[in-house]
Amino acid sequence: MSINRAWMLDRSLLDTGHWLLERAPTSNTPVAKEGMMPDSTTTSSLRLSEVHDQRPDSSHFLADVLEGLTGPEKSIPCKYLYDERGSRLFDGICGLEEYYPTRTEMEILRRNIIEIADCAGPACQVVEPGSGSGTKTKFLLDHLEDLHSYVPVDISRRHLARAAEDLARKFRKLRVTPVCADFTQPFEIAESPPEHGHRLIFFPGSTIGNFMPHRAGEILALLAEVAGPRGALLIGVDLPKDQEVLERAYNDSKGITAAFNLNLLARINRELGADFDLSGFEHHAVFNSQESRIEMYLVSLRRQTVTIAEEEIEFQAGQAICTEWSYKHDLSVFEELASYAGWKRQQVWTDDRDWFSVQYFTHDIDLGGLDAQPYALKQQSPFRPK
Ligand code: AVJ
Repeated sequence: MSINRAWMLDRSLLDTGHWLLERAPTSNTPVAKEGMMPDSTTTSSLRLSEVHDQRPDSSHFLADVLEGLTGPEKSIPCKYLYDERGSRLFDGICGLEEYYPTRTEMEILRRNIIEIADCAGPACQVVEPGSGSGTKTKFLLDHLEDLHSYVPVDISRRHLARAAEDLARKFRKLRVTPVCADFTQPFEIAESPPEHGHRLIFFPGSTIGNFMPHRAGEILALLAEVAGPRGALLIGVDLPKDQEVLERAYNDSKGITAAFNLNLLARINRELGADFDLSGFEHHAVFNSQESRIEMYLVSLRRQTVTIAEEEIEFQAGQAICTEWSYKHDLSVFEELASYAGWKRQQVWTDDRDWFSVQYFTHDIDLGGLDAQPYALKQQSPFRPK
């Protein structure tokens, strides 16, 4: 891991975040209500299969949290931000004025959908890792020719089930086969794409930016194998830009990002029986220009001890838990990164300000070779961790 930042933040940094606590949201946030259904039709008439459960068991959660919190530089893997409540809070973030990625990507898709559908070609089986709230997905599916089926893959089972059902209701003829899995690990799709079509991995939202470059390369290699013969990748990648715009996007004025971040501690309390005092931690997001990434932290406001599964964890005042990285990759850097996973870039679309990009890749991977050494990156990848 290349961490070249002190994770102990000083008081001046802490002070800039105080207003967030005062405005932290409780109930007036634009977050979807539970149990919302588009209409009252039963699910039996839908072409929706049961969730194919490949989710890792929760013992990994405890092990990952303890491992992340016991060292001097504390961190928790960001995938744990997305439990059911976290996923809903994230949907709330996507609707925020400050959070430019969602609407910018949507605008890129809107403007270029004819060309995008043309690249994708007919009879696609669309696979979406980390399937979100679905606006972009619905738009894409609506424009693809002779669509074969849709496979949402998500780590939150309830969020996935609800999103899959919502989609099956909108696309009555479409076969929807949800897979509950951690897409950063190998997962399986039961149904093959049709002979005359292929798999299209739809990976919007710049989720790939959550991973350090080497790991992003491994995930792109894993997705190349999931994509299979003639497989393609349509991916959203956030671009480097003005630091102020970036930091505003991750420190929104309604405090939804703060609530999203703090929900991680609430989840650890609930699922692992820990005793985090949520008022003792504060959300903080900063742009690290050296690494070209947003870094999200939960900063301890005082000296405190937290107990998780009988382990006592000490926090100094100002000591931070790193909860997420969000890389902003240059177009050329990302092309190179993907090339080490065997992906060939065919097309790039951006917005007028070059804030965000949607990129289309195909791959020429010899699957026989990949079988021998799954998910291997080419040896010469320069993105290995230092
Ligand atoms: C879902 C990872 C793309 O990094 O922009 C948004 C997550 N975290 N605000 C991002 C996120 C805080 C988001 N991704």
